[in-house]
Amino acid sequence: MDTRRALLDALTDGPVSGPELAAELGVSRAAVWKAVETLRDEGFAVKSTGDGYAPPTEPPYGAAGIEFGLNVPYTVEYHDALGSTNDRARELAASGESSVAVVADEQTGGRGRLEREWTAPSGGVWVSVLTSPAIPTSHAPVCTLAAAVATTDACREAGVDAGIKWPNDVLVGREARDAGRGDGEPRTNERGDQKLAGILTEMEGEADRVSWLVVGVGINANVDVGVLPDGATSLSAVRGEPVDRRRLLQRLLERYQELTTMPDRILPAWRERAETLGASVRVDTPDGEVCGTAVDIEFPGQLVVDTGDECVRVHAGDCEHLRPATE
Ligand code: BT5
Repeated sequence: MDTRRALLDALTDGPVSGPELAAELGVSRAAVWKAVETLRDEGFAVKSTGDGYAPPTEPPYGAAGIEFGLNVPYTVEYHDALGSTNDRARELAASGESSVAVVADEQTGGRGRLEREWTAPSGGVWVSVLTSPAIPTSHAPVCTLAAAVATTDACREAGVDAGIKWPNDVLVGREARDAGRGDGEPRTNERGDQKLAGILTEMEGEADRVSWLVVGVGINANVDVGVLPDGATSLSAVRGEPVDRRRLLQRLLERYQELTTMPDRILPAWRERAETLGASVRVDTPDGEVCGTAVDIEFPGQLVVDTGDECVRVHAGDCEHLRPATE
């Protein structure tokens, strides 16, 4: 582990003296001092106290702040602005890197699926996780499901009752929004759901093995609804106050990593959080439209739709929730 990350980990336990740090990290006191200065330059204002070095009271939303207290083996690369975090993660993959979370405060060329535009102003959580999981390429869709569960859990922990829409959206329903303060006229789809987050998974590999996988997650965290497209909302709009983005992102990364190392848990967790299951849906697939009731999800990610005549397995497409199953 590099000195910087080891130092951040050591600081989580409170003030620690230079000599103690040097001994713990197995480096010279000069190297400790240099690492502390580097963190300070990054905006992670390490304090010098009578008991030694102490972490800042409010760690900033930046590489060091996100890595501080983070319980996963990802390195964080932070940018104030980027075209697309997925593009940057792909560049890193091409140069052989892995286990990196690329984060930007703002994206100027954010992408959705099928090269759709993704609005990503300052204040959101825009992140792409680059890993090299030991799975066949055909299993990769399960990583999108894991990211959807992780995103939902992070949003719920932030007090917003989010749910999953197959295959890659996280939504807030009308009731959950009404429970919050909201900020303006609702602009919704047919069912009243609003999109809070989206996921874009990209990868490269041979049939039997993924060489790299990039899972890009965009959460409208502290974003004014007025700048978002119709049918979208943000955590801050639903809560009526800003969310702690650092905590939200840490939770997202930890949950994603946890699920991808325990793949058996992904589908059951997804089913529990899915708004799609039991709903009447219209899915626009590359082979045409499929309408019916969504009855299940199967590994690695196909939706089972009961059309009334038969059960159709849909591997990819855009899904619209027509009305809740209870109506
Ligand atoms: C998605 O695509 O939902 C995937 C979005 C992934 C964004 C992340 S951010 C980090 C990483 N870097 C990237 O460049 N991308 C990823 P899709 O299902 O195709 O939905 C796209 C549609 O959502 C657009 O056509 C708009 O209608 C709508 N949309 C655009 N921006 C939005 C936003 N901020 N919130 C909600 N909806 C949005």
